[in-house]
Amino acid sequence: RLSKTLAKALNDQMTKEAHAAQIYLSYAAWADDQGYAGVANFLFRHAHEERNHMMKFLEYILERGAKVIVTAIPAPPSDPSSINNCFEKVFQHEVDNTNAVYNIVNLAHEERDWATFNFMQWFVKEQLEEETLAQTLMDKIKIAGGENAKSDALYALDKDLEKTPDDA
Ligand code: OFO
Repeated sequence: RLSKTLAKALNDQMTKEAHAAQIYLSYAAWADDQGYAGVANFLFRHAHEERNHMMKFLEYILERGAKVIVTAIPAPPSDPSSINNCFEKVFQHEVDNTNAVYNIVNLAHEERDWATFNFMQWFVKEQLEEETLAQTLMDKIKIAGGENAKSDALYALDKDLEKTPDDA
């Protein structure tokens, strides 16, 4: 059975993933409203991924016989001020989430809960991929001119993102 500490940490992380989905949803709606359909499409798809992550935590908590506590999800932060700012926020969010994942890995290690340690490895790998992806977005916007990106460069970037594959 999961310890109380780990059950709480995993429940908190489940809510964090739901929060991540809300963040991506809200940025996607913002991007669509700004006319960036490709960016919006990419972010909407990512919101789905975050919800899948939430479900993975939920299912694991149940599997280990602990109580799932579904709580209110905090509201997403304010809208980005530009596409550049949007990608910066996305990157920072992923870095924060990686730290949260690492904290649980540490806890599992301390408690010698190897099942949880093993379960968390999927997220360690996933966060690495997501940080790399977010870093790629920042690189692309940087090449396009960052805050001063010209509209034709943003147009090309938007088209490109419509097709960017996502993973889990
Ligand atoms: Fe759940 O992977 Fe991003 O945050």
